[in-house]
Amino acid sequence: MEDAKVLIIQGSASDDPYMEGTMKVLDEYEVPYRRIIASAHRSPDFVTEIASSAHQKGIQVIIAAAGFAAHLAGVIAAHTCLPVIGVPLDSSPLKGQDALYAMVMMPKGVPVATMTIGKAGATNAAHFALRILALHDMKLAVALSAYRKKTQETIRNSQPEEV
Ligand code: RP5
Repeated sequence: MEDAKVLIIQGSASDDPYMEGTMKVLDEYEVPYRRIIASAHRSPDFVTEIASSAHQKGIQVIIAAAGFAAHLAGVIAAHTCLPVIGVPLDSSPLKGQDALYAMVMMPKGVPVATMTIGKAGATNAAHFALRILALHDMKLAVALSAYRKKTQETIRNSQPEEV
């Protein structure tokens, strides 16, 4: 974990397809990250251990993704002062609404920055982590600014008729 700035914690190996979007964005911006599989319910001691030691290992942001009754992000936030970004996954019969409520409805004082349900949320978690890191990383801030400019130009240039 030494060089990693972002720690991705996912509830299960079955969440891999969601996390590909997260890793793709971090890779594009060359931000080092570490990925761990840990469950708030199935491996609670491991989650506590990872969350409590993340800051001293140089981690600056934690992304926590889980489905079903997803307490992962909240439990992590309870064990660290680092910013925690939660991604509710639509892996359950309730299509992620269960995970969304579990993550977004945190009691005061223990925040989880909760993203959109599913793959879009997993990608946005990486973008949000970049924005946090960019506060103290000028190179990253410039790269994010260029990304915004490019997105705007792409839309302006793809009009069906002259505007
Ligand atoms: C959650 O339960 C995981 O994050 C995953 O989305 C879901 C199903 O996990 P598995 O039963 O496939 O391990 O804890």
